[in-house]
Amino acid sequence: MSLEALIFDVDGTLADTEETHRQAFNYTFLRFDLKWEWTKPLYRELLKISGGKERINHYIGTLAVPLAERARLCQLVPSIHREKTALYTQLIADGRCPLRPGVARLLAEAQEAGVWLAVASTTTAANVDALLTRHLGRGSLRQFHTIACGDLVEQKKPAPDIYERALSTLGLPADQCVAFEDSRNGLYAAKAAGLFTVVTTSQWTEGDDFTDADLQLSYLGDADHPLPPAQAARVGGPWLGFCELRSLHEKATRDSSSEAAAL
Ligand code: XBP
Ligand code: MG
Repeated sequence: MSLEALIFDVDGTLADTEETHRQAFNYTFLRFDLKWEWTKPLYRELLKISGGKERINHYIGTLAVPLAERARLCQLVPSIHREKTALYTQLIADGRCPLRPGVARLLAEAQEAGVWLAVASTTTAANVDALLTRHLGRGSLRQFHTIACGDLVEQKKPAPDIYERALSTLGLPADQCVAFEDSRNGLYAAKAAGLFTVVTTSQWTEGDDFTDADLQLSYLGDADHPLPPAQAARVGGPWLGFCELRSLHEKATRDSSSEAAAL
């Protein structure tokens, strides 16, 4: 089956943004006079909950506070998240998070090959806009056929909804697309949507179980950041090139259709 679109997760995949999210959350909690601090170990746990608002609500649920206080805190969540997003987008605009190695290269190679680009992310549209504009320039959003993100869907990752939304906007079947993810939630979502999925692990997901990934790499790689030898052997070169990706995808879709025919 031909490869017609690449669908990218944002946080952890396009850029290693979660440390900046974590700092933006903590600074915002201070501004709301909340004695909360999300340390790195705690944040790694909280990342199992997709969505900043959902993550704050989950955290409030773990606090030993009276019901009335819990209700008061829950009512604050939308304004806390709005303020955190305003701070986060400013940090991103200041160049806080570079694109991960090989992302700009693969985006350019895909466009060169006439393949569509898309985003499927849990984060807010403002955050996606800030990151793409900062690193790919004003108007770079137009390079993406589809940006599916944030509250466009009710069920966030690991539910497949945001990927199904992206596929329906692209008007493409899953077997003509490839997804790029960094987390288990994201991998589950992409696989549940039927997508060939490349995982590039981040500092927050290193060591997690990605058995179901169709390809797992430390990063996409480029001339300045070649892949480790064992991974380079898997992709036939020092980085994951678009042509190699296309042949891995075509082989996988050919194998799965011949398995289906054998049933
Ligand atoms: C990762 C997430 C997001 C971010 C925080 O999104 O789960 O919630 O952690 O961003 P992705 P918000 O699907 O791109 O990996 O506060 O805007 O939710
Ligand atoms: Mg992610």
